[in-house]
Amino acid sequence: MPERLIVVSNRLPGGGKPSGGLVVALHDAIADRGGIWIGAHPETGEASDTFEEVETTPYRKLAFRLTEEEQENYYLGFANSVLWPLCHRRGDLVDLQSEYERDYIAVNRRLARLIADMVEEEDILWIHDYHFLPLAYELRKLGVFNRIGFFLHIPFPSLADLSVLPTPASFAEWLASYNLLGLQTRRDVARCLEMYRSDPRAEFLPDGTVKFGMNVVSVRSFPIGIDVADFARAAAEPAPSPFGREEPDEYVIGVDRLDYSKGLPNRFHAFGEFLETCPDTRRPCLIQIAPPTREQVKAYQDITRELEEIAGRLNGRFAALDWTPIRYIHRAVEREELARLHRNAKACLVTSLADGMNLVAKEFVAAQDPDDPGVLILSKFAGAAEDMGQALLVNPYNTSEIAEAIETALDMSLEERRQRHAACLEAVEASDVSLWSSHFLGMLERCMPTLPVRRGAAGGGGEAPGGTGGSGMMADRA
Ligand code: ADQ
Repeated sequence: MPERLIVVSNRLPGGGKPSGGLVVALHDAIADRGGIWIGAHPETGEASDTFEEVETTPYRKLAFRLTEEEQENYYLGFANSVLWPLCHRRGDLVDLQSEYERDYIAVNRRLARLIADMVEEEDILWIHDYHFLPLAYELRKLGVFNRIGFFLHIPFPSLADLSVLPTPASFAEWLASYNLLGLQTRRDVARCLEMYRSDPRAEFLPDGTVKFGMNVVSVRSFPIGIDVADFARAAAEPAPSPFGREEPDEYVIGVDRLDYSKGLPNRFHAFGEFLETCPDTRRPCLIQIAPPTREQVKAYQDITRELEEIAGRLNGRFAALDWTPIRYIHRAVEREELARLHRNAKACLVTSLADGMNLVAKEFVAAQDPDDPGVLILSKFAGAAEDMGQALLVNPYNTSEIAEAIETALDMSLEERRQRHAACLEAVEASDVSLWSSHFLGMLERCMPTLPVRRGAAGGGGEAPGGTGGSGMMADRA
């Protein structure tokens, strides 16, 4: 294939052998056809008008620096205190500061300039996630007409959620500058199309694509998955028990970044309700692994404190000298160990209040012994639920329902466990991450390219081809 693949994501993967489904899939895609991976440098510094070369083999990795102020306003601010809560239906946590949006646009504009300086005509670009919504819009203004795809890893916001933004109309305009807009689920696609249906600037073409200004964007779902065989292999690898002498009789597992979207307080409360109904002879444990994340943001400090309090209260109430019902581990655990913990668990709790997909649900299913599998308890608000109707689906706001599901899972017959697991595994295999990236890239290559707009040709000559009169000036690429 002649064209290079340029991937842009918030963070660059570390050096050495890549691990983790998404990183491996993108690594393989770039390594196969040649290309470049671009991401933010982990340390702040001076804003520069060139990339920093981080690695050169088997392909180039380029980093751009954020200043201290941009880290505050762009990353912790607009990305993680506006867009993240907004897309996870937590309008109450949105922190609207004008400098957040200003720097969000400024960082994307600077990154667009850096990319425009090095992009070649045949390159295709694949941009990842909510940190870069306006990147294609800014690239088009600089005269970059390459095929550009975007994948949103988190839920697509509803119209009501979008109206919380200072300039909601920008959202539709930014995304319309991509050629392919990849979302996790059919529900996300429906929300996105609803946004365009309500926007007088958008026109639906007979093939279902959306025409917006001079650009045509195709909106599709590409449910992300994991490297199923690799995770299953890690789970089945023989190893000494990680519990030592503290092996629980039976346990339910939860694995999540400590994020308010994951519904952890509800999960702990539900486990407490389940313990209320347990006979004294039963000694179940909840093993909750929840590493810290975005600790500088107040909402994350609050949820950390809340969870510690609930775990402490429940353990104080139910624990015995030889039994701690909730084992809460506030740090990351190695992938191999995580896989083995999944395999030995009787059930897995995924109780997200909103979640783009949730890969933990898929990892749990892949890790099971098909002859004696555990049971997945899955929030109906996680994207993963769309294709895993044979999990025990729960409403995460209803703690009694979760408590009942825990009991059902622990008492389920072997035959029912096998039958539910087989159906879930089929869905997990159908969305293997290697298929996910090849489907996305195959579709991007078939998308109609963006037509170059010559200076003055779009009625005023100052707008991106997808735009209808945005603020930007058409600038030369050099
Ligand atoms: P996340 O919100 O990070 O991802 P998720 O899909 O569950 O959520 O992926 C988390 C990954 O981190 C999993 O592979 C998991 O095993 C790993 N992980 C979590 N806790 C860990 C721990 N303590 N130690 C080691 N590893 C841990 C975002 C969206 C999701 C979407 C993904 C991918 O929010 O909805 O599924 O992107 O698109």
